[in-house]
Amino acid sequence: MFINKEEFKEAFIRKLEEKIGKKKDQASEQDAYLALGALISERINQKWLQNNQKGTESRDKQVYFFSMEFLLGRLLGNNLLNLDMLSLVKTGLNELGFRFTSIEEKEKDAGLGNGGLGRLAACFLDSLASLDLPGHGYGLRYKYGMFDQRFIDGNQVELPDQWLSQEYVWKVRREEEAVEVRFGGHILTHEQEGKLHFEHVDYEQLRAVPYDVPVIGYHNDTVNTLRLWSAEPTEEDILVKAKKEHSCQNLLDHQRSLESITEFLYPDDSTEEGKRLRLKQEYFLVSSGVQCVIRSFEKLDLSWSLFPDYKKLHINDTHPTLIIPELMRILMDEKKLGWEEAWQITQASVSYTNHTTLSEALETWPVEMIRSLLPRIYMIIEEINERFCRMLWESSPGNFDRIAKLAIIADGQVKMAHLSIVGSSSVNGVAKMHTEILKKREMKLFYDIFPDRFNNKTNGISHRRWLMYVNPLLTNAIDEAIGEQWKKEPERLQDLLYQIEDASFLDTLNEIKQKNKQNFASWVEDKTGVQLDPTSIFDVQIKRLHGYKRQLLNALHIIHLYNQIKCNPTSNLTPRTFIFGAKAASSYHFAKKVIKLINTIAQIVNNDADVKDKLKVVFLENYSVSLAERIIPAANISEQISTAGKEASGTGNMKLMMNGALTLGTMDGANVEICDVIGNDHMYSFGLSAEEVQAYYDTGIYSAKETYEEDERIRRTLDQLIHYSPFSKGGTEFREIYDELLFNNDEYFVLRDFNSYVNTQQQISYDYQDIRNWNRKCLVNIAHSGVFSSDRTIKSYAAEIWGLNSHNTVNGL
Ligand code: DL6
Repeated sequence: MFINKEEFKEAFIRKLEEKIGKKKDQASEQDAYLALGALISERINQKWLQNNQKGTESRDKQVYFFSMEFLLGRLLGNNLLNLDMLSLVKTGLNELGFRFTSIEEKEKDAGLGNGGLGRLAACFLDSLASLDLPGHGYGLRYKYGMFDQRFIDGNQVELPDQWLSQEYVWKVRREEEAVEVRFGGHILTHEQEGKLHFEHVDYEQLRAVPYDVPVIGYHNDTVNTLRLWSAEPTEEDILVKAKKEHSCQNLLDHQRSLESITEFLYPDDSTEEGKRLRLKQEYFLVSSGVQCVIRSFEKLDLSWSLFPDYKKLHINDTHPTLIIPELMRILMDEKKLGWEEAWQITQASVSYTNHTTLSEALETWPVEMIRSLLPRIYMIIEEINERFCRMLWESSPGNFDRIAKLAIIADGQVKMAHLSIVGSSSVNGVAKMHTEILKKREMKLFYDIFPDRFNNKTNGISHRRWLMYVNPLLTNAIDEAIGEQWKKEPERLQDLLYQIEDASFLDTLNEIKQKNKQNFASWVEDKTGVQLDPTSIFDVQIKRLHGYKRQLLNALHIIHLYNQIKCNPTSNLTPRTFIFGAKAASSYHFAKKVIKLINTIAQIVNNDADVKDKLKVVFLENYSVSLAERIIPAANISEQISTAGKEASGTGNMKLMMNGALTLGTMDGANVEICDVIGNDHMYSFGLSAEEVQAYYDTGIYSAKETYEEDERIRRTLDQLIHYSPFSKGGTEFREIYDELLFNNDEYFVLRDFNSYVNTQQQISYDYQDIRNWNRKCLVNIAHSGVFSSDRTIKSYAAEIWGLNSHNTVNGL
């Protein structure tokens, strides 16, 4: 890339002059970022081009990972790391009088996702490229990503995320690869030579333009592609829409309504119009992507029956499920294959990952909405449903109940998970426990029919981004202790276990954590004015805000600690800093109340003279990938406290463990597997098991009211939400939380697990006093974290789902 630092410096100065029109001494950090981004992009493009050229000649199987979300965060540092240029660039810039850390902060996070699912997709891309596997992402180029969160009087306020307001340097617009996507209209059926033909008329059409983002492999020659589709109607598209709506009055409105498809990551789904828009988005992604895959297959000039040997399409959660009818439509209506052949090809090419069992997150679409928006697609779904129901009938005649439960279309809704299972060759869960819940409970009836289709692929995280990039101090210490092989084979982190009795290595770990905590504390002080004590336990809960994730349990515990201090201000409490980061969905009222509560607690606790430095609470605004990168290396405790059975996997648990934080968690999702590998002595588990939770749901014998009445600590804490207290100030603001717990019977067992949580937190405070032993536990966590690298996950997707081999020809878009 650059022969040496001097060559880099020269090229950088030239780029500043050519692109920005400034000399080095006049350039701002923003200028430097844009120039650096452009310079690195050019170098990447050379590699990318080589990959593309190889790709056109290549006949290797390619995977297309369809996801409505890719939570990329910033790319500059990660790209430089993978290109092996990070330290050269840092030093070069330093010598030119720039600070790399300030420059990289000028990049806006690409927040094209909401949480774990989108970040997982980003880690998967990183692993695919780093393992030299031909796997590409297909997503949408939302104009506004996940909203910018601000707190006003402790309340969450959402602002549009203007991530494209500055030039996005990591993309190439590929105008020539644009495709057309059609909505609405109706279908005319003709019969010709005994065959039915379907003609789509009166539709509204729209151009999908791809913006390609290079995905760079770690220290190899691979550059895969993340293709993000943007809705950009042509003049003709606008006129067609105007004609269809019999109004040529305001063509700009027509244009806006067509473009709105890729405007927001989450359209407001409280209205019919918003829901319709989301469905349009899903089809827009699917149709553009599938057309593109078909075009690439046709270049190979092979028989259609070979399609599954060359092309694999992966559905990341049900959002891209329409891949199934769309592929059927193209194969039958355009390529003239018969139903049976098209079905066989579709099923063999498509695979599906389930990411949740929460009923509200399992997608269904009203029949009428799909029928009117996608008339041909609906006809195909109906046919798939009919054939499937017939098969069910034949295997168990008269069993109407079973058919009603399994049908793809029922109660006026199309059930996307059912369609995904029926139309694909593989269905996987994202952690062992989650997969078992799918097989034994949530999808049991399907599992009984297709047992071979179900499998588990425990999630993972990119150790390149989440250790090497975010925690250079720890990375260097590991290199010194065990060499660098772990970077390519993360399981080798286990070699660290040889240092378990090495006092000086344990001290090094401690010093690194302290340094990371100090750095983080200064950043927090700069940003918020709140002073943190780096010697206190940094106790971190960072994730989306949701009832089942139980930030509320954490909050109630802090109130309880506060009460203890107030009763006995001289008590000897191990100082704690509670750190939160979370966004609540804009329409999730309860979650927003919890944010307000935590901010209120922070306000009281941080300003109470009795508390002094024993407790601090910070809720950092605008939780995002780049904020996570700051927090994670500084964490001592990783709060993974979801109601058991609810969190499909979790991936924050893996990132924090990899950086030496100890998990305080329920036996849920991937926490169970973390516990399996490190042993119960190296984490803090508490609370009901998933079986116990389920038994409560089944029997209905749990009474939150009784728990409240029996436990004085709970009573006192909860009453402070509604009676006069520093938190309620006599107002009714938190009544809703109180009512939810007591009168809605505490759906997520916050009160039921309170005791166990408080006791375990006490144990943590006690154990932290013995810092040597604590660091031993941290070491065990780091050493065993390699198995949670997404490289392991992707290797098993590649081998067991996609049948992919690693090679050097990766591009087949
Ligand atoms: O698989 C990635 C990620 C899991 O780690 C989380 O446990 C799971 O909640 C998340 N699922 C989703 C889907 N919708 N919901 N809820 O984001 O996937």
